Amino acid sequence: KPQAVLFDLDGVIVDTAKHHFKAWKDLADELGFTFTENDNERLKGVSRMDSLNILLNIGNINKSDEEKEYLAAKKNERYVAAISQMDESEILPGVVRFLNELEENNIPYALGSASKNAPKILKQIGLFDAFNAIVDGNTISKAKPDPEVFLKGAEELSVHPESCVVFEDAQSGIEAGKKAGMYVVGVGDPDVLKGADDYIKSMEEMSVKRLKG
Ligand code: B16
Ligand code: MG
Repeated sequence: KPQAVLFDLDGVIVDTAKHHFKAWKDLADELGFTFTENDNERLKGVSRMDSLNILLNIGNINKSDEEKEYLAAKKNERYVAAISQMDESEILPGVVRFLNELEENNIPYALGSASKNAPKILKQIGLFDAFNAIVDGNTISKAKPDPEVFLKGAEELSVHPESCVVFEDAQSGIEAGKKAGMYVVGVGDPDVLKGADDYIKSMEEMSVKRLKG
């Protein structure tokens, strides 16, 4: 029986990947190379600086640490401008219904995201107060696939990792959840996402009944 649920943010609660993609693509354009939607898949669940390093690698470009700080900040400024326009209409289908169902069943839930912008996004979509705990890119020191983000989530909810369920749309996040000893539900295509315990295409397919098996 699940005692708590941990949610990834981007790709599970909201689709911010499209905003990340736009901001990274603009940066690549300025640096003089093409960055595709397919390339963007590699940045999902990856921290901002690691994402920049992957991007520069694709473009075969070397930059100093100082220049990298500048480029990452520039990308983030554009990304923040985009997410400042978000509202609750951008919450993915089935999410609000499932969160309500968890509350009715007294199952606490937390956020486990790599994003430093997670609190802002949750405020924009009106879900900031809904979560019992928020663990994000500001709190963690080791990025997914390290289990830190989910282990901290379990700790903040005062539950054992083994009784937590994780929802993740990124390969790195699924690995993090499994390393934390949790039951992991992959949100997306089972042919792309490896190693999860269960798969759904969207939160619309999820229910407390299904979690309890
Ligand atoms: P930020 P998640 C991740 O969020 C995104 O999937 C990833 O694409 C992004 O680079 C990362 O957050 C860092 O975001 O630049 O806002 O700190 O999927 O772990 O919720
Ligand atoms: Mg994600």
